[in-house]
Amino acid sequence: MDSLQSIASCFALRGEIESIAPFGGGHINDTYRITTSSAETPDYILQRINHAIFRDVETMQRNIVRITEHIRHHLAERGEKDLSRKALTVVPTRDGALFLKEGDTYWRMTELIPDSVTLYEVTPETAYLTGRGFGDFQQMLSDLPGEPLGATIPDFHNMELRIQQLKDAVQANPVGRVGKARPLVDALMKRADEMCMVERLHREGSFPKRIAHCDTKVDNMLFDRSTGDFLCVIDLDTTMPGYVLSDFGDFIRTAGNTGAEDEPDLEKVGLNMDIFRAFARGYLETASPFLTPIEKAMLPFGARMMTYMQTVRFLTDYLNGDTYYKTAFPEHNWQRSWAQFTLLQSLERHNAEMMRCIRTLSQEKSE
Ligand code: GN1
Ligand code: MG
Repeated sequence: MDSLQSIASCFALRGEIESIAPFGGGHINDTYRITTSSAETPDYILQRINHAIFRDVETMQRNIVRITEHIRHHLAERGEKDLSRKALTVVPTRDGALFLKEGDTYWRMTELIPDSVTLYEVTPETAYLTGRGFGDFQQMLSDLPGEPLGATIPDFHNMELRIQQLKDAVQANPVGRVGKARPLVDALMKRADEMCMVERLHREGSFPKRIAHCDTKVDNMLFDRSTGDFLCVIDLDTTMPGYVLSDFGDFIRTAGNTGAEDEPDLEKVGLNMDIFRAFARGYLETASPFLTPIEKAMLPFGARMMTYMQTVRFLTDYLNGDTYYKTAFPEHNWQRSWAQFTLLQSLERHNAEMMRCIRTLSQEKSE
């Protein structure tokens, strides 16, 4: 606490620090909540950035400031109130820097958005609002001026690379787990070619990259504690040029799953079609004006693509000896891999239904 206290004091926060405590459930960075002693001053979020993963903290922080300022500018233009709760506010250090480097450790701070909650349970109603929120987020960022956002993790959602990383892990077998994982590896490899379709379409010029959030799990959205209204999107670390399918898909992967991301009871895992329908309706309401027909038609593919990619990533980490994701117990990545693969199979069974849903919604929009 003492050292956290002295780190926190390097940032330009207002008020007296009352307490600092671990916060949230991210798999990558370490997050703390700073409570200040007066209700007049904001509380804050302090994060130790995982520098092994985010190599270019400068670019990441500059991206985040550009994104949040641009969103605030759009919201102000629309006459929205309560702007500090609808976009993150980066707190600089007392020297005016966007992050603090202490030896090999990087830190940053944002204001905690007051009276906000993440959703433990997603309903069709909140999925619809979130869909609208994400379409709007992508729409607001579509006219971001200046140079393109830097890629904070190069090739982050590049499926060809993710599959290659899995193949490399199988080949190297550094901790001897490949034997056990073979059936799952084979099942994934059977699907590899299809899952790289978007990369191929992009190379041919028929599938665009836009600005995407690239981590739209449901925990990365804040809602008003009392009204339940959608407030804003958080965790902007990986917001960079990407496919809209990444964002559509990752929400369905997390919120549209009847089980947990690391569900031990695979019977509980499956697609909740009501959540899919509601999210798709909200998303298309705000995103339809800028989406191309192929982007719309491939939204269900996005759900499969992101679930497949997450299975590949968890399994790769398992085979490499759990070096990337934080784990709570030794077989955690194995359990996560199976939970994600089971969801993928459920999505495959629902594919025709998802496609019908998107077709119907797209027709309604164009009538
Ligand atoms: C990681 O930020 P966090 O911990 O929520 C990961 C995402 C994965 C997610 C799986 C930089 O997200 O890509 O989808 O875990 N972030 C990074 O839950 O790799
Ligand atoms: Mg993240």
